[in-house]
Amino acid sequence: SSPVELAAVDLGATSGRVILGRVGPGELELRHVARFPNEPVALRDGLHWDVLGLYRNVLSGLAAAARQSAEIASVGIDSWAVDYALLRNGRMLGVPYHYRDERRGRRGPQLVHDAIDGASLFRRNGLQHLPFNTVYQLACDRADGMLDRADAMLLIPDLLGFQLTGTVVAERTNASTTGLLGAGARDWDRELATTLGFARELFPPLVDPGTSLGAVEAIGAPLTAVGSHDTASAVVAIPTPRDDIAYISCGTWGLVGVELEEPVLTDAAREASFTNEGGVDGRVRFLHNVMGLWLLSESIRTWLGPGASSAEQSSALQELLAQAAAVPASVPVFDVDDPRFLAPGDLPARIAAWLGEHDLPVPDSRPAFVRCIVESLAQAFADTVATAAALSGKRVSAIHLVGGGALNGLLCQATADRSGLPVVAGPVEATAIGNLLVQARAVGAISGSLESLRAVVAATQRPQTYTPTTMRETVSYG
Ligand code: LFR
Repeated sequence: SSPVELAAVDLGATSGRVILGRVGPGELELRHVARFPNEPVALRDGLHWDVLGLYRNVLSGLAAAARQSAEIASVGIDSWAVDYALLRNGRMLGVPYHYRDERRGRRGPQLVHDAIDGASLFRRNGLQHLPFNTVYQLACDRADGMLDRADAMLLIPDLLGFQLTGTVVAERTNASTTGLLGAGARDWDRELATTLGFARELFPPLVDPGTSLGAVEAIGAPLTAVGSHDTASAVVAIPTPRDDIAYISCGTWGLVGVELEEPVLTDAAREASFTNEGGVDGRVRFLHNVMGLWLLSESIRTWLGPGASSAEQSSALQELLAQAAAVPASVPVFDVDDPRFLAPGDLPARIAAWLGEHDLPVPDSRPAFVRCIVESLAQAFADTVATAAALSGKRVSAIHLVGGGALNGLLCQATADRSGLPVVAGPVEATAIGNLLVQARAVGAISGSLESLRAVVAATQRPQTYTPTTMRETVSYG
């Protein structure tokens, strides 16, 4: 088989991009075509995504891709998980909410747990309790009378795919984050939906990554379902076929865990806030959501004020990280997963309050604050890798850190030091690469298992290894 050109649309919580990939056996080349900010909008009723702006940027990004490539064989879309639009007869009912909306986060879990307790829910859906899981958000919509009119619920990539092709489906990896798929069977849990008063017609037919979804007329290429949950795509692109590793998909969130064949549905897993998300090729992502680079980006946003552009924010971050490297690593460490850090707002003040409540000194400068965040994240990453290994019985001899966080050398080194394991950092564009590889396999340009897709990444990308100052004597936690 010969190489093909493919387009990946990858939407993150702060920015989106369209990337062209040339993919074949042992070949993987990326060309960045478009990048655009993704800025939430606060309305009176809560925090929303600007889905129309995103769709406009996807269209113009794809048009630019078509101009730059002689022949695009397929397009794939991924984004963050859990959020959705309600539709009736193909018409969107309202503007999708943002998972960081505080009010819904407070109401949803209560509404659901009145009907089914958290432990029973975990045994069915295998998901970590996050207050914004789709099941909780839908309960808010039901309480508000919004489900009466809806005849479909489409997650963000499915929504954009529907606008491009007219096809109504639910891609399975992302659907696994709704809380409404059975953890074992990976089909809609109709009984659970009925218990919660959600009509069955809301849930479209499930499709697996690799399914062709129809033509995108604007560029004369088919849309192919990929691991449309960004984390599912990122984990496809871990640059090694080896099994004895943990991963951290590090962007706005730090998704820390291991890949398994079967879910872990024990009480211990639930109590440790671990989740069993559906991966490409039926794999299970057994992981925990660590708060991630959000802590840095939202602190910078607070310091610079609302007027700062995303370019100004990212250059301020670079500067502060450079200064933070000179601050001793013995800064206080806080619990990055405290739910108080979830909603947008003054994070430095909330971190200072946490430290004060725990009788810990508050950093006295911005570089020291940044160092405190980095070390706290690294500690959470290290602890979570150890817990993932212990709960799954898996042997872990290295950590693969993929995504934008791979550019943060201070964080990568701190994670190595605090875990005692080597941290292999990169690729930065893991999500887009995983998106492209699944498309490439679907159109026949490459073939084989997930391990052979990862071998293509290993052969073509150059990750950077951070060695811990003290290596753990034993590499097995299990
Ligand atoms: C990462 C991610 C996480 C999900 C969170 C909210 O971008 O998709 O996997 O838990 O965003 O959707």
